[in-house]
Amino acid sequence: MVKFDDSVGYESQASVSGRRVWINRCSGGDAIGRNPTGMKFLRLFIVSFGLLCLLQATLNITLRLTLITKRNLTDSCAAVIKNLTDENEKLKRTQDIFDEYIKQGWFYFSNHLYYKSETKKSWQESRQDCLQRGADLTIISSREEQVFVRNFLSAWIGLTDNETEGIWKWVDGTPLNTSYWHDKEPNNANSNENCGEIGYHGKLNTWNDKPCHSENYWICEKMVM
Ligand SMILES: [Ca+2]
Ligand SMILES: [Ca+2]
Ligand SMILES: [Ca+2]
Repeated sequence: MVKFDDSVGYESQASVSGRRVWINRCSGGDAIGRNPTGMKFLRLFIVSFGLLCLLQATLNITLRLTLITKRNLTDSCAAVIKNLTDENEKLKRTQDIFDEYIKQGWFYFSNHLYYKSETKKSWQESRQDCLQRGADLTIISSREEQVFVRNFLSAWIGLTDNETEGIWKWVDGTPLNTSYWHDKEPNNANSNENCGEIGYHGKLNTWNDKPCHSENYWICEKMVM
């Protein structure tokens, strides 16, 4: 029952409080609506639940990133292993080819292989022999190479002025820039010396021009693959 204070016309405080308690009890909200401990428990529950959700989401993201990173690392490792395997097989093939050349009497110098013939032929026949060996007559392109090749003693090299007298070219068509002619050479003796040979005279400059039909040893050269 709602009671009114007749003197002021308002519902009394005791009456209002009693009604709220009655309403809360009827609606089951007494523990939550009226009890401060219940409110704290609710807030704590909500905050805890939120933190758990946040933790779960963080764990999911971390796990997904870990899986992606692991998959990427696995793919990268597989690619590296394949590259290393390919390189290893390529090196092995190169080593096998290199060993075969050495067995056939070729010499190695500065990433190139050299072959000194055991017989004598004309300059053109000598060049044909080199071409059949997958090489060509040697081209001297450095002081170090000149010092190395002159040790083979007298032999044809890939130098000729067949096209234009006095204009010397290498067999690959490049002009002669740095030369190692012996004293008073090339002299084009009898107007018939158009092919170059290398010799060893205890000096750096050891080239001579001589008739191309002359028979001579020869030196082939090819780059190591
Ligand atoms: Ca060379
Ligand atoms: Ca000449
Ligand atoms: Ca000469």
